[in-house]
Amino acid sequence: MTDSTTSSSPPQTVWFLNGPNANLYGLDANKVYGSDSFPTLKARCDAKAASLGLTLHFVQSNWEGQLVDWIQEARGCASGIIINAAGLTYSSVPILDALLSFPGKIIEVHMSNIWRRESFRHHSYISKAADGVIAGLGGDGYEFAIEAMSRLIRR
Ligand code: DHK
Repeated sequence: MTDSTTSSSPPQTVWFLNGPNANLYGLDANKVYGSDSFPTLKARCDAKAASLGLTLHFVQSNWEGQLVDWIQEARGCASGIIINAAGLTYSSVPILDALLSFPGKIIEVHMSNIWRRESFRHHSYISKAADGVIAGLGGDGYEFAIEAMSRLIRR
């Protein structure tokens, strides 16, 4: 019997997609999304993924079509997608449709607890495609999402 977590297994690839304005994290005056800058969040996630033997593509775009292109690209090479679609969470049928075409695991994340905020943030299109959702835990939630993804894809 083989153990898929040993170093003899090929590294599994996970895409971590970040939507509009995520590049401003840590810079907003109200600190809704905590004090970690986007590069700091990326470094935390890269380190977490490396510790789990995962190859992580941590990317951000302000453009809906770019996120759709990345999801389509991930179809050929990734075991899982972690996504914070940010403001597109509540509007993007194209991102939902792309995610529904992805055969691997999907985790939706949010820095803030979206259900404690304005009602327009309470309906997520992304959730229709997600295996799980993590919200409200800031950068820690991003690391938890990588840990959860590692378990999901190795099950
Ligand atoms: C990030 C955003 O940019 C908002 O548009 C969402 C999400 C919430 C977050 O909490 O990470 O409403």
